[in-house]
Amino acid sequence: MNQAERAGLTQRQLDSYWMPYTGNREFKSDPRIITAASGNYLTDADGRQILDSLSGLWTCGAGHSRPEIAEAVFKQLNKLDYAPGFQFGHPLAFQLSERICDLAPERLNRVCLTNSGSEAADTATKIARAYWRQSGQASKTKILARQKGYHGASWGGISFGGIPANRKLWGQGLETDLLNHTWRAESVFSKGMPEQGAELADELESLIALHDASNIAAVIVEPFSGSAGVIVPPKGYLQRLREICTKHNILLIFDEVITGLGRSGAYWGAEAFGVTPDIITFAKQITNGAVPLGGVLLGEEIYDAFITKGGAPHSVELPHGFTYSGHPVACAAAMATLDILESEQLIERVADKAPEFESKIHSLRGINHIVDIRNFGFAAGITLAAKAGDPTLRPYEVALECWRRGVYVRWGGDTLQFGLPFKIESDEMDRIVSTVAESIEALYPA
Ligand code: PXG
Ligand code: PLP
Repeated sequence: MNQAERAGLTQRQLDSYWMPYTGNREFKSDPRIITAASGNYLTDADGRQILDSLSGLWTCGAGHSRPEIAEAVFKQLNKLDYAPGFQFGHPLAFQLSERICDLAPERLNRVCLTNSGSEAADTATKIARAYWRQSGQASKTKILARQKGYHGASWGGISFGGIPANRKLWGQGLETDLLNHTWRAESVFSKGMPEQGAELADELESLIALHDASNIAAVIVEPFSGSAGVIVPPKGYLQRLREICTKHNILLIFDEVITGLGRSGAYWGAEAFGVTPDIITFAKQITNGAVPLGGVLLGEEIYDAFITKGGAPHSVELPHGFTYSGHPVACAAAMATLDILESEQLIERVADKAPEFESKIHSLRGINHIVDIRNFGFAAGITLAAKAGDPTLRPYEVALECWRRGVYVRWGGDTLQFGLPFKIESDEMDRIVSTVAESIEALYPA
């Protein structure tokens, strides 16, 4: 019997669901079924407790199945399950927006709400293009981004995303061009931000010279690249991007879907890296993963550009939004999540414990096949050497061995990825690190 059968699933049920970003053939040949989760642990169909080293998918930093969030959601469902978000409002959407603005860098004092990080990236870049049009510069349409960047799975995200496997099936998307990524062979095993490489940002000047600033709406980057395996920017790099964008009148967007809401040891990567963009996107941790919600933070000068050109008073200034934008249940989950982050001082905890995680994850240096380790806050990536000419094979094998040994580790490309739960204990950190080491040693004896 496999785990699907033990979970009571039929073959037809297993076949019916085309799983996202999943090797469906491999998965369905030996399913891994999660049936419950609590705190830092997942429960699988065999009743095993599995330590969650990625907080779900970078979502559940405050721990799984928090009763405070469940209660807030239940109460909200009983009071107001849904309110039309177009032309009508409900209190929580405004209260949550104010609260997010209070946590944001000072200039960013307006919020749009979405259901996901992908929708947040689409919304941010649509607003950037429309902003220039509203400001009389309609030719500023290109969205520049970065190799290895991930900005979601919708048309925007795959157009300016820089992960080749996520683009190749779809052909022509939006007009874009990509900066190089910031991974450099000479910086392997850097702890935190690499010392060298700030000049990589100067490549933006070359792209601007090529396309001309009059054709460029925005630059979108993750403060550190998450999905690509936690690629941390060199010291001074983001500052340089900021200066170049300001100089050329190009909006700078930070995609903080992973880096935001605590993962960086601050509320925002912007804060952790000391650089304020014009627009921030967020999702994932905003509801602790309990209910889908994302959003976009921007400054009033962008908002006002639409308001002042709004036309007749009853007309819509920005024809954009989703049926579930500002969903009351998602807002309730977000308010409860922010309460937990604040009352349990979880972001301070991440900042306090990040040095411990850094030294523990870097203790894996020297293990066979580990060719790089990177970290920032409660995030880390490990690059493994290619096996049989396939860079993606070994991370998959190692992560599955970790799963068998009771630790969930995410694999992607040639990397293993870690996004620790914010309340992780020291012995749990040790267990993650030793399980990775033992898995590699068991699979590939010297
Ligand atoms: N931007 C960034 C920076 C992200 O990391 C998205 C946008 C898209 O968000 P949605 O909610 O539409 O998925 C993401 C999502 C991984 C992993 O293992 C990362 C993401 C999603 C799933 C897995 O690194 N990032
Ligand atoms: N497709 C159709 C036919 C719709 O009517 C709508 C919304 O009304 C959508 C797509 C968009 O759905 P959502 O607003 O949930 O993104």
